[in-house]
Amino acid sequence: MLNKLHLSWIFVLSGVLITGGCGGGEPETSQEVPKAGTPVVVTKIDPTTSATLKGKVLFDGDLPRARRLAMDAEPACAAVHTEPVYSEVVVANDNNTLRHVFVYVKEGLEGKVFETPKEPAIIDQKGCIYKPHILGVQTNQPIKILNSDSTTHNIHPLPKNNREWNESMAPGAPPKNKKFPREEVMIAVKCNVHPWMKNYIGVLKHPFFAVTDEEGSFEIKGLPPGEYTLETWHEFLKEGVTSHKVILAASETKSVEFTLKQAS
Ligand SMILES: [Cu+2]
Repeated sequence: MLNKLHLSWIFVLSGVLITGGCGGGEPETSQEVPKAGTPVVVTKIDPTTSATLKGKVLFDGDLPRARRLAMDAEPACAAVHTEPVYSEVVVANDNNTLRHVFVYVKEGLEGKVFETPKEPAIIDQKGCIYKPHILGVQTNQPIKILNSDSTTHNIHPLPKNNREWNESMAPGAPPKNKKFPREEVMIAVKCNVHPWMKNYIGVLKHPFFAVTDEEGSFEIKGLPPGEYTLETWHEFLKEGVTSHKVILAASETKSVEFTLKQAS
């Protein structure tokens, strides 16, 4: 069904220059970090010159109705929920925006190395749903995987550019600590026990990504001034052409609005 969809995307870009701090401030600085005998230049984010991208992802047209998830086959899952549970594949917000869109810088950061976050990103299996539905991490950033349920899950990422693994987690199992060393947008993750359980992980070499929220909004902070290609990824609308070029001056905040429109 998905591959029969022909989608066209309309991009409306509006730039808003925020006069913050020092617009023509010092250039971005880098620091030398020795690593295994080879010096690696880590690009340091300079808060006095870094730029911000913010915006919304809107949808123009009809969306498929969210499918109700049937957990009856697994009483331990169904018992957790007092309200109906719906698929998060397509989540439209009241303000005609889309949730769970992964927005990221695809081009413009080549050759730059950014510090790997030490704090782990969290994936929780809770109520037999993956939280969050869409996760962004940096390469080699620790990912801590929890099982908050009273049932056994079998978490199974399906990468194409990283190593595949498939491990079960019994109730009360200690967290799993994982990471993905190579870029990949996106890695699908499924549970081999519960067929409705699925989420996606976007792995990038840099920290400039975001996932749209319940307002359809996103914000990417700390960008060095420069020219970038922004790209969006949506689980259902992923065949669309989603990239757009953005030029950011020092300390600029630019608003970017994507309107996703399904072709007739
Ligand atoms: Cu499961």
